[in-house]
Amino acid sequence: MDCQCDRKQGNKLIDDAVPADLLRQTDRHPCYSFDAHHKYARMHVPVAPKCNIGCNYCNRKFDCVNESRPGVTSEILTPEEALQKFILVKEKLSSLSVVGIAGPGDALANWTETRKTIELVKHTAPEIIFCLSTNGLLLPEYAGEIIGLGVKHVTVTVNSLEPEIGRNIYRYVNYQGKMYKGEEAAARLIANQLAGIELLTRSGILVKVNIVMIKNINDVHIPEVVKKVKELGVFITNIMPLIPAPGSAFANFPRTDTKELNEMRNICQVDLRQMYHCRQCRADAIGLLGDDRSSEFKLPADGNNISPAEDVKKAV
Ligand code: CLF
Ligand code: SF4
Repeated sequence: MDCQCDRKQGNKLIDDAVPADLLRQTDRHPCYSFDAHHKYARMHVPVAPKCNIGCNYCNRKFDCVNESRPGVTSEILTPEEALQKFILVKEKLSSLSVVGIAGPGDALANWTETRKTIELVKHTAPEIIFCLSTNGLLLPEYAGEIIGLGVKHVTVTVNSLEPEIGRNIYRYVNYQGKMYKGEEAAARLIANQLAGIELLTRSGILVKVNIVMIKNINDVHIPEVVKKVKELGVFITNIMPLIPAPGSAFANFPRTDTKELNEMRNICQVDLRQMYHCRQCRADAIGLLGDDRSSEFKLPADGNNISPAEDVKKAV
């Protein structure tokens, strides 16, 4: 997709509310800072295969679409393998500033592995910025631990505020051993997302909200989502196009047009800083946003480490 490199972003009111040391850290984060994305690299460690919700734009054979292009399958690593790979990448990639967990399922639906990975990497390289991406269902449960681990950057995908809209986006939500469907599922998810975001922002975490723009489903509702998350103290929103994934419920939906996407971002920019340079990268992406080098750093295959994302209901 277009990089939109000619665009600058900013929101001085929010910048003024963020402590200077955190803003300095964010200046090295290629997704949160437009200026950083040509200079600083991120590395995703794919330690989170399970997911606890069913998005209609997702084909669960592949990475989480909330943070990735559809149709991409990443290898799965254990936390120890992730550390091993991190050490290798850090040696070769001096621009590496961020380690992120963005699937291939949901970072919090695999909390044991996610937490262990953060601990291992932080122990080895305390200066590394940690970044998590989640659908937000388990945020109320884990926000305290995320804060305690010193993570300062969290992305939550919020596609709607209304269960009537959300029911058309989510097939089910599997929460605390109970399967929710329809409006009830969407209501559960939305309530947890908003409560979780507030817990994070109140503790000084910089939250990015991803929104998948789906024509005739949530597109006209997006400005309301942006206004609401701004109220909750979110730092930036990333409005992403729907790229219909083969095999997903939205396989035959139209791909969101780049022009319409940018028009929506421009409308929302009045309220909140917008990301224009997202590359919808893989759950095992490595390098600058525009220069994926993940193929250079594959761990030796044991014939067993390529695995599609899984549903939590099957995996636990
Ligand atoms: Fe990764 Fe996401 Fe952190 Fe960035 S990606 S977990 S915030 S370090 Fe970045 Fe990739 Fe777009 Fe995500 S370009 S898909 S916004
Ligand atoms: Fe797929 Fe889960 Fe990501 Fe939704 S949150 S896109 S169901 S992996």
